Amino acid sequence: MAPTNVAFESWTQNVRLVEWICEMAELCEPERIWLCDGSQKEYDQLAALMVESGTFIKLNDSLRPNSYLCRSNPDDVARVEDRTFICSEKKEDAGPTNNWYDPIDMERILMGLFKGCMRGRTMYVIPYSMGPLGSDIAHIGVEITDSPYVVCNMRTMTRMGSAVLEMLGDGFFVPCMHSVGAPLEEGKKDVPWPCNAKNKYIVHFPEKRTIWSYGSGYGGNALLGKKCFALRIASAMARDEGWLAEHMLILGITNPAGKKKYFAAAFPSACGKTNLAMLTSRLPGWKVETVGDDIAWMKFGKDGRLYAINPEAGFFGVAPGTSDQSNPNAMASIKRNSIFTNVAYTDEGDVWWEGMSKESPKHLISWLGEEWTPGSEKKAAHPNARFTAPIAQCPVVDPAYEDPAGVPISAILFGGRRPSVMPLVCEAFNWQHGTFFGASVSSQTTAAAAGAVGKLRHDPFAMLPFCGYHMGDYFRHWLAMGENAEASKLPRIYTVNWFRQDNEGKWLWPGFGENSRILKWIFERTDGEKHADETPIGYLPKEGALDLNGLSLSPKDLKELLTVDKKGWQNEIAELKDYFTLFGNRLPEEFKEEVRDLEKRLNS
Ligand code: O2Y
Ligand code: MN
Repeated sequence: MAPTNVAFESWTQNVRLVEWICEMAELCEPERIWLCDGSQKEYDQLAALMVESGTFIKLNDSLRPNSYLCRSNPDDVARVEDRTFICSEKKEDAGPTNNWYDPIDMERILMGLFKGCMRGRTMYVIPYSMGPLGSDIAHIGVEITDSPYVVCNMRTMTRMGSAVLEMLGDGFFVPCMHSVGAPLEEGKKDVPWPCNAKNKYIVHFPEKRTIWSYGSGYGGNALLGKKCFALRIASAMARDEGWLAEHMLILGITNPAGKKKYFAAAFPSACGKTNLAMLTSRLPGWKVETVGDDIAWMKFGKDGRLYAINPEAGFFGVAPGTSDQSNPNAMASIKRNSIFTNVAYTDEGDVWWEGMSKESPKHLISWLGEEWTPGSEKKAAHPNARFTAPIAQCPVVDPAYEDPAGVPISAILFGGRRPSVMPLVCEAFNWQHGTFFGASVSSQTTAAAAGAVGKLRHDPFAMLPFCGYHMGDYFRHWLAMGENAEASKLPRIYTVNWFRQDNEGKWLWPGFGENSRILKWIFERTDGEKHADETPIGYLPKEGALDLNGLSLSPKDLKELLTVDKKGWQNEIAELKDYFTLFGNRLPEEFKEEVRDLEKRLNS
């Protein structure tokens, strides 16, 4: 077998882990095995290796210390939903929204693909924790990869290394197998971004709790702790164990009197979750702090309240559009110790992307490695270009983000990009109605996944690409979570929409920091304030209840943002009924009831 950097015995006592590594090494035939310790020294060593191989460009240390630029293969720039598979034992358990593949056939395919796939490369073994070490909401995974880029990103995105192995002892971990699928033939020079662009497989075995990813080195396809474990596999674990694994940010909000609450919010990919998670309030005395920007794991505590942790330790945020205006806290978070993927490179040795500044630099090297000047036909940065940065560097990181107990959630928000119909904000009548809000989310698609952009698609709970089992059963699980809880202790549920447009396509709501006005209303509602009118679709802010001080919003636009568009809702219902047929007899009766009641209320 390939030599290791340290002896197994000094690295872990977990027999299953050692056996698995040996089995995978035999399959993949790497030249050497690197058992990661997660240290800064190891990170620096791998970064230096990647600078030497041309994968990383070290940025100007005086402008952006200890940071790197990386350009991916242009055919490996986003999650690939059509190459993402759920291999449950029974097809019907994957449900109509997932690509199912027979697990036995898939194992055969994977064995073929992984045989010898790491020849000439190093096999890295990454022990990591999703969530604060020692939290009883957290879980441990181990990723095997042949990509040093993945190792460095995982170190920022998770708690990784020796401390995790200590915590693991001889306990359970989720095995995550990854290869870029590009064995390096002897004497051949490597490319900066090895991958197998035409042959990608992102595969999940929900019953076995295992993940296999082949061919891509990018983001959610390769950093297996994120979408693959923390959402697809964890959602199946959560169903079986009675908790929730959700595509949600977590924020803390404090009012001028110093009272603090926590909200979780689900939005489809690239709909501004990072911006909302670290929003700078426009309302004097109100403060937002960040627990997480993408994923929440939530469990009921002994006091009957729902507690959330952020399983991640870093941001893998969309760079384009991020600026000192749109998100100064994100800009501050990425000032050092960051990795930038597919952004442009400035003459000063720094990074740039569309929307970072009003005026672009006069000359850049684009994400494609090409000369770029203002007016160039192609974009300087890829629309799905990303930054990887530690959460701890965020100036508004919440003091409780490392708390193993998690934070108590008072409100859950569901949102999407909806140019019409969906109001600015609306409160559900109860948990069942709120889960119906979640199931009804639809949104215009973005560049976060390969495929068309700007098309309206259903994205229930913003989990369409991330639910590891039948979506109908997932709806049922949400309902059961509410049924098993004390109603008065459950978070209230809201739908929000920052993306309304008028007939000319002009935004009706300014968004960004102004969203604090909506958060304030939600805060006050969860605090028992009335402030709301009952309408057929839920509770809407009473006239004058939204704090609009200092905002120039015409009464006409405000009205449009907050009135129930009866015709629009009737179309919405017809469309939703049609969509719900997809789930057949696994659609909860409760949702049919919600549709009927909504229809009745609209027509009365
Ligand atoms: O793999 C990618 O291209 C990134 S996808 C992503 C990254 C961070 C947070 N969310 C997402 C997402 O697609 O929801
Ligand atoms: Mn996401």
